[in-house]
Amino acid sequence: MATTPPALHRRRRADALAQALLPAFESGLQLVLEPHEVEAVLVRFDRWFPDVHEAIEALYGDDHDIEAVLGNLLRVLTAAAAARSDELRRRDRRREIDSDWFLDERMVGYVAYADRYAGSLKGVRDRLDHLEDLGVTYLHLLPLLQPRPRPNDGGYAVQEYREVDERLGTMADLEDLAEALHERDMALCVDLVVNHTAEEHAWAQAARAGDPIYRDYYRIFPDRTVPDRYEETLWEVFPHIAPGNFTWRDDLQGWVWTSFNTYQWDLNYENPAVFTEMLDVILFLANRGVDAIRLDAVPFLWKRLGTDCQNLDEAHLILQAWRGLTAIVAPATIFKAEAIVAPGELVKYLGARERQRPECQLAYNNQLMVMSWSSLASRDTRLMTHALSRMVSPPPGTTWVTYVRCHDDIGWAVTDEDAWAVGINAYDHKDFLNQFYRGEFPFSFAKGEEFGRNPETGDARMSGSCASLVGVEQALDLEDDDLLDQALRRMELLYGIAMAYGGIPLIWMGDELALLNDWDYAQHDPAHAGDNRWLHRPEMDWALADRARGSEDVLAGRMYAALRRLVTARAATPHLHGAAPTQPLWTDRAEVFAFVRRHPAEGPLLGLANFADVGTSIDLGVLGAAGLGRELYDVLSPDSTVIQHDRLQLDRLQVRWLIAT
Ligand code: OTU
Repeated sequence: MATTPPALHRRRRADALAQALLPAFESGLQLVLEPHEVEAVLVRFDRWFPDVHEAIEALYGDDHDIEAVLGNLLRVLTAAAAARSDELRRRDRRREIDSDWFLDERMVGYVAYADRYAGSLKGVRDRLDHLEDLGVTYLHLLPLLQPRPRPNDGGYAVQEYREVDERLGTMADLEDLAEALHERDMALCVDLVVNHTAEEHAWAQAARAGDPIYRDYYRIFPDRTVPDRYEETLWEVFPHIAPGNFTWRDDLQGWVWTSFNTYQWDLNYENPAVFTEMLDVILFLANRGVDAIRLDAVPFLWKRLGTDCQNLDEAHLILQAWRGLTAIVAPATIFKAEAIVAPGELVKYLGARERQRPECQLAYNNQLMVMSWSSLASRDTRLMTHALSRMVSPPPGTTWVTYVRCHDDIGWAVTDEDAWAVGINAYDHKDFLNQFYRGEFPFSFAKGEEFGRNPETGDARMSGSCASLVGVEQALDLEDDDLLDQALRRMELLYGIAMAYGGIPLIWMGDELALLNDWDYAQHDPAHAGDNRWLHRPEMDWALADRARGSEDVLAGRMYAALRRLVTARAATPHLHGAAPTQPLWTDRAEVFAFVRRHPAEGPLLGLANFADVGTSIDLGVLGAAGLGRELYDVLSPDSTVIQHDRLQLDRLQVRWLIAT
């Protein structure tokens, strides 16, 4: 007897439900949209509904009436489609044609807190020249929706998703900013905190008032029985400032799940109403002109007893369903997953599963970031080469965001497996990295502070600005020009890798001026005391920026010019298009990291980075592995001699981007 292949079977079931839901969806659309817009939405529905249905069924099929859940979701889509402006519909159409816009080699990101960059959203709009001058094409603003009063974890405790933080401006200001960016061909990315709300959010307030409907928006337990069982396998995100994962509340008469700070309540995504509410928020932002939504803390969305409650399949299903639903009415908007997790888990957020399931288009490559800092401390790239070689490539139509520093701490994502493979012990290595970047290891150049030490596991992470971690601060303290030169070269080295490795490189605000640690962060704002991530979240120094652009300030001016050179070189090098796969390569020198980008039409680009403080050379064998001959051109230093004495030459801390002449 012939059996139906599973995929076909799935498709048919989905189709039956699609047929049942379609008439109401279609007539709803006809009431609010022009016929050609109805047609566009329905074509997308046809493409995405099976994906959405499959995910929703797997998430909610056991306990809920699926037809009702999907019916609600389609009503949310209809309302969002009706509210979408003509301008954004045109954008949808453009991006459906130019669907790899975010893979372009001209894409370069800049990340900032709006207030720290320019006071307010209006202020940011007035400061776009700076970004344009740097060559930025993608601006990511950290949380800007109405947070609880401070402390609010830098805005990651949202009280109202449909209002802009009143200190920053209004929703109209956000729309103006999006428009101003679009006029300059820049995209806007904003943060959306989907895992938790502030305890002051209306849903939380209703739960506190005893409303059973809203109690079910969170995970609340009457006593410690269940929380204690969960705690056996959970780890702590902020063990030093918010130990444990549950918080007792008298007003709830219960323990509420709080993975992060006690005032950040984890939402209960087992409740389809929560999923639907957040879809509505996503589309609300998409309709404001937001091009990319950074979905915060997505590994935590689903919880299951006996697991660490991170990266569960259901968390991915939620993202897959949001993706499909968003693609139906706002295809111009893409998702960026914030999942700072083990390398094997990372690429799943780009949809790489047993079969490709579209999920987020962008995700943070935290392995590249961590490994770069690891190599910089040890001057040994073997762990980096091994760990990055094992990573799965982003599926077609997706890519990484690459970065050197961000607003968060550096968590040492070094797996035991990778460490053993190169003959080191992961625990000891992480301990070394912490000592090194605290500046306590002999000959360390770094000035950082430890973040989030867990006394039970001995785990700790690192805070500090890029410039302070690479040695600029120490060199200035010692008034040593040679050390300063080395430190700046280190910064260029890290950015030289991030700009070429694959994906949208992100510049963390202030790095273009080599801004140092803000040691007075707690005096500047007492609400920040105890959270030393504020060490590397300084305010923008506009006087310095003006001097740097004029190259009058030697230090900031040199860094600014170096970053600008990298950005310009990147934009002019089509080999670096996001679709060109990346592969790390072994060389005969441990201090040199090598990788190749294989562009099918332009040919290979060989990236080389010498992590040593002295010059070195490597065997020409790497050229064969990269598919290059001896006729080479270094995009970054066109005039330098690349091959000498039959070896590839590298100055101290030099990065090369080599292509065929
Ligand atoms: C994110 O980071 C934000 O980037 C942080 O600034 C927030 O404090 C936090 O969420 C809560 O909203 O643990 O140390 O895998 O690593 O969500 C930073 C994801 C974090 C987590 C990440 C989190």
